Amino acid sequence: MSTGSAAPWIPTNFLALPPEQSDLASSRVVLIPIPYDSSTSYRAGAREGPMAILRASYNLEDYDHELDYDVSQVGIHTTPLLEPHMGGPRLMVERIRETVLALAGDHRDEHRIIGVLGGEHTVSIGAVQALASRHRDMSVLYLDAHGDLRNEYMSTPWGHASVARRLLETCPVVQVGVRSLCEEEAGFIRRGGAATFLWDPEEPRLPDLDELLSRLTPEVYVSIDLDALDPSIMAAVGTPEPGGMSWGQMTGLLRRVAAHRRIVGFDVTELSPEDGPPSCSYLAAKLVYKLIAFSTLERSKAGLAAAAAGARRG
Ligand SMILES: [Mn+2]
Repeated sequence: MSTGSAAPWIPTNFLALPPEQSDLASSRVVLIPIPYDSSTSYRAGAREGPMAILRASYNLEDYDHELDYDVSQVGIHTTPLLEPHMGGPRLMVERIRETVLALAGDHRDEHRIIGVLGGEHTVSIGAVQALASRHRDMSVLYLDAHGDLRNEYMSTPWGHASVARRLLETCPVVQVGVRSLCEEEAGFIRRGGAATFLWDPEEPRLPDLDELLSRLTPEVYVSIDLDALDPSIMAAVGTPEPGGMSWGQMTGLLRRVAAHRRIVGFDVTELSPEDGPPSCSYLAAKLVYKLIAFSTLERSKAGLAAAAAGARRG
């Protein structure tokens, strides 16, 4: 970018990185902000999520002391906002699929890591379809308070209430954080339709790591609906459910998975900034940071960081 002036411009990308750390050609990670919330049934507002995440990211440190790692070194390109398709969610899914396919191309013999910034959870479908065609052994780790397993809802099979059900048509899906289901979804899980680790609000505990890993394939796409978190730290979602995950539980889970599996893409969805305090946008931005770190950090290093964290606690 040439501005023709030496004024102190703030770049409007994730972490406000200078061109040499955010050019598409030299970036290992591509973030796609998608301000889409047209199938939302309860409260709209997730369309404001991507910009709130980017603005909050300007205040993050480039360096992460927990991991002893600086993600800006891998190159993070942020695309412009992807325009919503007003012809309905199926056409929006298609638009996202094509966009992700075009951007996931080869990068130094490796595929780029794609991170989608929602928007409502529907944005995951196109991203997963695209990446599953590049990564033949991919599964989805799906963190959400809701099952999202309805076959269709409000006359569409492509809405936010059916996201996990659609993903299952593409690749295996492993759910963590789920504590709200309709009868149809409960029956679907009972019949073995989805690998769902139900979340117990009375005793909020992560599933056993080995059991979780046994359900995940070597390549993992992480899909996060922020309502998996407890509303006390994440009020800025359209459908908050009490009794959810803590910040440490979520990042600890992701760190442990990253130490054993290759994370090939991710999304952070459903941030509706007007529904909560500004700390929610900051949390979402920091979560995106952690996901970039976990998907680009050498696995052995993620393991080392885990050991160090364990040693500190012990
Ligand atoms: Mn949800």
